[in-house]
Amino acid sequence: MALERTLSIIKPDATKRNLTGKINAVFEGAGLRIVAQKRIQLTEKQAGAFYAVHKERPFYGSLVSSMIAEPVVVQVLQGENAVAKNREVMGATNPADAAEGTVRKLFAESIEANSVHGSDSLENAKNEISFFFAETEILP
Ligand code: RTP
Ligand code: MG
Repeated sequence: MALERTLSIIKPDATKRNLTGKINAVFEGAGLRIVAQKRIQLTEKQAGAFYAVHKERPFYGSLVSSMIAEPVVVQVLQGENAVAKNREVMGATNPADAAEGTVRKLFAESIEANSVHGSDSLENAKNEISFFFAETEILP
């Protein structure tokens, strides 16, 4: 087992419904520790750059718009196998396919308004963490 860090975003559909605390309780209950966290308003440029990997996908424009509709909460989660653990706790991208007890099963409204983002590999986690946080802001 390896102690890892992953980047999590509580998305606008969830911040709008005041669900930050409930979602954090699911993370903490699964053994993930919130070692950095801030509430920010993404710009269109930032959201576009963050999701650049999806630039050619039909949902890119709508994804970027949805990410800037309300503030988001960006956070670093730390724990054993944190990248895979967080993906498990988040549940499937489409809440209709998400397992019982996962954040998306509990809270997501649709495939786009799916409440959370989580890094999908350790390498992407490192890049995504440095996109939002200086090392000095992460306090294990
Ligand atoms: P995420 O990156 O947000 O953690 O989610 P994911 O890996 O489960 O999903 P990904 O394929 O990376 O897609 C990123 C986000 O784009 C939205 N999406 N919309 N309309 C659609 O068919 C569609 N497909 C994906 C979702 O909000 C997804 O989280
Ligand atoms: Mg993804």
